Amino acid sequence: RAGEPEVEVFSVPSYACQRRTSLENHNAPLTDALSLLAENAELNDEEGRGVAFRRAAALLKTLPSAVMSASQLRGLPCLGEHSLRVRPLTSSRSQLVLTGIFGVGAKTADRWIREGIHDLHQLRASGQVLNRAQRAGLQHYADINQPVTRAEADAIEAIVEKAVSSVLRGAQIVLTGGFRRGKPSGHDVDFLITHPEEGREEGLMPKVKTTRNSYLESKDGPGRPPSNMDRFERCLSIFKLPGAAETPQRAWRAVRVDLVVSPISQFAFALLGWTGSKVSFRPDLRCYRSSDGSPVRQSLMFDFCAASEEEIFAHLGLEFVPPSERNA
Ligand code: DCP
Ligand code: MG
Repeated sequence: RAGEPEVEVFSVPSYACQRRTSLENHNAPLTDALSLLAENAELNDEEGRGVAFRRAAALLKTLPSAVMSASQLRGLPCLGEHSLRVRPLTSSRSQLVLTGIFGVGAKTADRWIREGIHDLHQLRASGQVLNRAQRAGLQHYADINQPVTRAEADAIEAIVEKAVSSVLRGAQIVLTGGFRRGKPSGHDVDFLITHPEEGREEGLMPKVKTTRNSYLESKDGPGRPPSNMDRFERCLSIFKLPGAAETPQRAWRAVRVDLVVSPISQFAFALLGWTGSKVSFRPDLRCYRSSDGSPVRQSLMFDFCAASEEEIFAHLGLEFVPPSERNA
């Protein structure tokens, strides 16, 4: 109408892998709320709703400016009334606290809650039998739930590099995850390890683990069906970072570190997979690959060879998106 300021109607491709999403988020209040809803849905085993909220959040993150009115979003994918119909939040503080323990997933947390355990104090007093990872998680709870800075990630990289090259000369390590996407902090530090000669990387993980110089505790990743992206050896560990204590009395702090080993022939896929983002970029690659937008089987994802991330994007018919713009 005459006299009214024009509002921009946004137009955005369907899948996160077709979009560029930097860390600059003009819609943080909306995306924070949607992420919280997603987390709650996931903790309640409502995976479909969780995905819908995550996709909606990912889409809003990519917009070039703040949304001023709903009319700007008309026709955009992922923002259907269905996906945004909000139900009351039903996940509890107890779930969030208990799943914040390294080695404790939603199922274990729910069982404990049914048994009347709602916080760390009650868990300690309960006499529950914990596995090694969970015992370490409980012991280092405060450290692990404190964000890791980029400087800390760099310090850990130097230590891991030393440990890895002491057991395998010529091995290469790359910082992946959120830090590779340029995030200033993260909940853990992710590394991908390989060796330029195919096969030399075999058996590396157990050797790195036995160096034990800095590892407090570790558990191997969950067994997965084979696929290019997920079949790699993985070690989730708690790492002892010297000289990074919050309090001067303490000489070190505990940090969650993920190590993944891949043969050089699979390195590009592993790098793409472990750079993420996990919530949107990766899942959307799987949907994008199928004609009807439903996720394709992991094992069918990458039935081709590629020596670099650029080659993977090209093979999929996608424009290359650099890591810093995969923050969907
Ligand atoms: N990843 C994955 N599937 C998993 C675990 C990890 O695809 N089950 C990949 C995608 C993630 C990357 O590994 O981007 C690292 O996982 P994180 O959970 O550490 O995610 P970020 O590093 O992105 O976040 P944060 O900064 O909180 O660590
Ligand atoms: Mg990470």
